[in-house]
Amino acid sequence: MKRPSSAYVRTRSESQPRLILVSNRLPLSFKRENGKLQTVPSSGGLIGALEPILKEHGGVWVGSAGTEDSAELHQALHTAAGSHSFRYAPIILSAQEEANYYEGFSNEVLWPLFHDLQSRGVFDPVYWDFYQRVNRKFADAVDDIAGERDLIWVHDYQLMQVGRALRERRPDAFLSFFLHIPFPSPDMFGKLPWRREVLEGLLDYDFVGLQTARDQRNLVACIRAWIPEARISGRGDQRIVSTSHGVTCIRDVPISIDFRDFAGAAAQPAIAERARQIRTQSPDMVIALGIDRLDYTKGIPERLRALRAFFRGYPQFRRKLTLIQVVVPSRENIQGYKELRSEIESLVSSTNGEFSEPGWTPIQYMNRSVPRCELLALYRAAGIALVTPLKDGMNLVAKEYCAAHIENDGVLILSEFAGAMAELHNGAISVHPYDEIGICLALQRALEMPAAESRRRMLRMRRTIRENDVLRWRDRIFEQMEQAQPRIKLAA
Ligand code: GDG
Repeated sequence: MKRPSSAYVRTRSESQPRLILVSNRLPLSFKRENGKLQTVPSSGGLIGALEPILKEHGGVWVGSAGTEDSAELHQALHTAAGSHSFRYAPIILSAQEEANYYEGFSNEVLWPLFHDLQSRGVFDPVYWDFYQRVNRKFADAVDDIAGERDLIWVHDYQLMQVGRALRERRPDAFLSFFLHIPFPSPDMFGKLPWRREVLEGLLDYDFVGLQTARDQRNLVACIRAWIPEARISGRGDQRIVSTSHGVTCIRDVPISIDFRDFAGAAAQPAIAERARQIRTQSPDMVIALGIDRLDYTKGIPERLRALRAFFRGYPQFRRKLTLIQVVVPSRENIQGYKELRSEIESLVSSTNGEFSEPGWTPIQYMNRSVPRCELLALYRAAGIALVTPLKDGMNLVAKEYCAAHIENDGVLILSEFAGAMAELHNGAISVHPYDEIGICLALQRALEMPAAESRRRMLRMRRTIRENDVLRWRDRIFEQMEQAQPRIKLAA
């Protein structure tokens, strides 16, 4: 692999700038059990991609650690940081901030709107007020710890206004941002009453990275629509936007996984043995796998309805296919998520009630997070991955499934609205997530696909992911930041 050129990517020394990574949550969370504080590592797409980078380069991870502010919590973070070269800077949120900034503006306004589900949005001005306040709180914390030459890299939709608050205090700092979720089209984004403020906030960053060309086009179109005085130049994957406040470079840089780490872990004998055991429990059947956070954007009820239609319309495949559906609990305080869980559980139960026979359960449902080794074994055991989000910034599960298929078998059925489709169209069976009949046909095609064809497809996808893994993503993004701001390179 080409060695990266950026100062941030070279082996770190004391004279080098540090990486200050800012995200809504730290990669650890805390809960009290019998009065004792328990540290729980978090999982999720953003953490999986960023943790290896900080582990390699060192620096500081700024993020929320919940609502408890105790000496015990700070000690637990200090202890956790002892096992690697970066440290944690916790932000403590009040219950009111958590409710209005995180559950409110982030997850009831931005999340649905940015995934094209505007009707789920709750456009409460109090939420917006808290969003700005908490973004300023994050900016204060960053301002306290960041040195002049440090690279401040803010992540995701919860923190789009951090750049705005930091810019007031640090007019010359290099501020970078990456959006992990899709950026909506102007028709959708325009529904946001605070659309101009959000865009101006993004333009306070020097560099804005997005997952796909689709997102980049949408952001640029929104800037044209609501900041008409902005001058936009550049082409392809790079756009430069100039306003009286400064210049912002906008690029699409698709995030990825640590392919070698995943493939290496999946190859371990214990994982292979566990995958064999899982397969033996469903003899003469193909296992289809769904792994998703509990979220309406992931298309889980739509997928379950399509599966029910498949077993109704294609009786020859009953007893030949079983779906293992893992749903990881998420955002449990939000009413819509509770309702989604009930809907999923009712569909699982009615489908199993309609079709189950001794020795065959159509859907095996798990409502919990599984350990990484079990996740790897499930990936390996599954002959089909059903990844059908209604819209998704990227979707790392699709990439992980391919990376784990070290024998180049397995078929990926992938939604055309997942960011990952831009790279994996060379091997995945593409589906429209709302199209039940289309999903049935895709399942039939996957089940009847000759081994030589699935191998060819899997080989192509694995090559794409291997060549564009998370380390390459990091290298590309740091190089692009350097181009946007040559001062970074001189910092070494
Ligand atoms: C956001 C964007 C974008 C899932 N279940 C378990 C588990 N996971 C891990 C997977 C994967 C991650 O969580 C999920 O990543 P996704 O990319 O699918 O989705 P989001 O969390 O919604 O992430 C998304 C991503 O940011 C990165 O930019 O791709 O579009 O929405 O890594 O492996 N891990 C373990 N047990 C589980 O049960 N250990």
